[in-house]
Amino acid sequence: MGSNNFEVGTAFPMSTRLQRLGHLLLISILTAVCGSDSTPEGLRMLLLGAVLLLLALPSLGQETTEKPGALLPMPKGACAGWMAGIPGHPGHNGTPGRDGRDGVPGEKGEKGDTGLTGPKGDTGESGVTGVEGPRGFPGIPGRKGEPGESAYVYRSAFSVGLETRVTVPNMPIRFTKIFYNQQNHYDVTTGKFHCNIPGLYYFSFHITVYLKDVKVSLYKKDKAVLFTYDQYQDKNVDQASGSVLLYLEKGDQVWLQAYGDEENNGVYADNVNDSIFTGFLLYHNIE
Ligand SMILES: [Ca+2]
Repeated sequence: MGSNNFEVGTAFPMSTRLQRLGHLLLISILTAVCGSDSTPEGLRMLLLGAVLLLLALPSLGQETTEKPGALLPMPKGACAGWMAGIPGHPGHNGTPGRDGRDGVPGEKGEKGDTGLTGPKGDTGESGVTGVEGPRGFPGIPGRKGEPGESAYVYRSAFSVGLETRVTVPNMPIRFTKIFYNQQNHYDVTTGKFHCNIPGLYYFSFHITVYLKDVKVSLYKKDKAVLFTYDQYQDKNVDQASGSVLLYLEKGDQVWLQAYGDEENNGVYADNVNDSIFTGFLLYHNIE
C-alpha cells in the first residue's frame, strides 16, 4: 500500500496528478475484484478512491493548460466552493516599543548671531596708584586780575629839613623845611611824626655837624631807640647819620632830639648845608 502514500501539494504537473489518481483507482478496483482484500476495509478504500476521482475530474479541462513547473494550489477539500467570509475587524494597537538607541552627533552648526548686550557689571576694586607722570607743559597766562583796593589809605611819608641852627638840646628838633608831607603825618609845629597807619616804618636822618659835637637820638614814644655821636673837628664840617626800621602802632610818635648839654648840640643848617629827617611806611599792618 506504499504506492499511494504521496504528499499532497508536491510540485507535479496536473496531468501527472490525474494519471496517478487514475492508477490509484484502478489498483483499488483490481484489488477488490481479485478478492485479495475483500474485507470491509478494502471496500471503503475503493469507495474513497472513487470519490477522489470524481472531485478531481471537473477541473481536468482547466488544469491541463498549466505550464510545466508551476506550483500546485492547495487542495480545497470539503470547503471548496464555499463563499468567503466577512473580513474581520482590525486588531487593537500594540504597546509602544522601547526607546531607540541614541543617534550619532550631528555636524557642527554655523556660528549664531551676536547676542544682546548684557547689563552693566559692578564697579571693580580700585587699582594700585600709578607712577607720577612727566611734568606737563606750562599753561597759558591767566586773565589780568581786578584792580586792588586803593593804596592811598596806606600812604604815609614825610621828608623835612632844618632851616636854621638848633641851639636847644633835650627837646624835639623841629624840621620846618618841608620836602614832602602830603599826609601831614609829620607835625611841623612839634617836630614829631604821628603814626596814623600801623605798620613797619623806615626812618633816616642826615645831620650836618658844625662848631660842636653832635649827640642825637631818634625817639619813639618818649624813649630813645637810636643813638648817633659825631665829634666835631675844628674848622671842618662833619655829618652824622642814621637809619632804622620801626614797627609802629597807630598813635605812636617818632622824632629826633639832641641829648647831653649844649656842648653836644652841633646840629647845623644854612642855605647850603642841610640836615634832614625822613620817614615812610614800608608795609602796613594787614592784621
Ligand atoms: Ca666827625
